[in-house]
Amino acid sequence: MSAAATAAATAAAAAATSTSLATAVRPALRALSAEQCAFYHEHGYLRIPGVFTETEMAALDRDLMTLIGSWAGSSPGWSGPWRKVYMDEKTEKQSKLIAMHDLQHYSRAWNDAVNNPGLCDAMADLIGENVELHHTTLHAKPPETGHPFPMHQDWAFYKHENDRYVDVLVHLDDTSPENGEIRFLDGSHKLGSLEHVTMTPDGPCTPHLPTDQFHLEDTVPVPAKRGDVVVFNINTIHGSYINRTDTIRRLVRMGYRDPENKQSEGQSIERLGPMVRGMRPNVTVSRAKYVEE
Ligand SMILES: O=C(O)CCC(=O)C(=O)O
Repeated sequence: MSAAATAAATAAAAAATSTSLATAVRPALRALSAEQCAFYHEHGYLRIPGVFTETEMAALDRDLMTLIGSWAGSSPGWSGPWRKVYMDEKTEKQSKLIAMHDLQHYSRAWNDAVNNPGLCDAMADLIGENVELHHTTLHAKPPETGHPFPMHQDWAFYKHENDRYVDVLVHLDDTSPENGEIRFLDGSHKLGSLEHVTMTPDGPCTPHLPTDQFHLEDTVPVPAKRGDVVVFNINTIHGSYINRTDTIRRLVRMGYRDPENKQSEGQSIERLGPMVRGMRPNVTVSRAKYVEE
């Protein structure tokens, strides 16, 4: 077994034994165990089983399918030279991605999901006492040729000054190697933010890391069950393979940050998000502007 494969197996085993949020006995405002927090900080990701109950999942699933039929878009997905490395010519032409942003603005069930108490407590454990929702995004891989994701950091899509930003993948479907489970380059958040490929001789492309330097084969697979979440640091390098099964694979990403973590570029910039834990500190404007003395 190669060193990368050994590290991958160890990390996957540790992720698989993490405690369920639903069953954990926890003091106020603490959802995760010390081991779970340490795992996240060491590896840059963590699977948290059973965050959403089957009753909650049924409502989320129902609303998601309505959104997929009404508001979501289907497209060839991310552009760039990586496509020819990840897919043969025929697959590349057929591959599609179903996506939409900010599901919480369209569905009560999804608005409840972003405020899920156990999940928000977990975010406070990883980020600090003040936690702001930044955005949500659906990524659904259709059957047979559903869109793979090249290696990248989410930082490249919404640049922040530090890594007090956690992405949460809510699993609507069980994931596996066959349908393109999420995969992480173990510990890669420690590299900080990296320059991504954003330009080709033909013009701009979707940000991704150079395919000759970053390989999906070197990553740790983190398969999960419906109702689980997989969380990761904004700088953790990740990607996923194509969905080769005959059913859709649906994940919704929800991004949470420290409200003091300034964004410099990208998705949802200059938009205030709802506070799901604590308060937004007023660090930029003098109190006198808002309060009559
Ligand atoms: O849905 C996937 O497989 C990967 C999604 C992803 O890379 C992301 O949400 O940043």
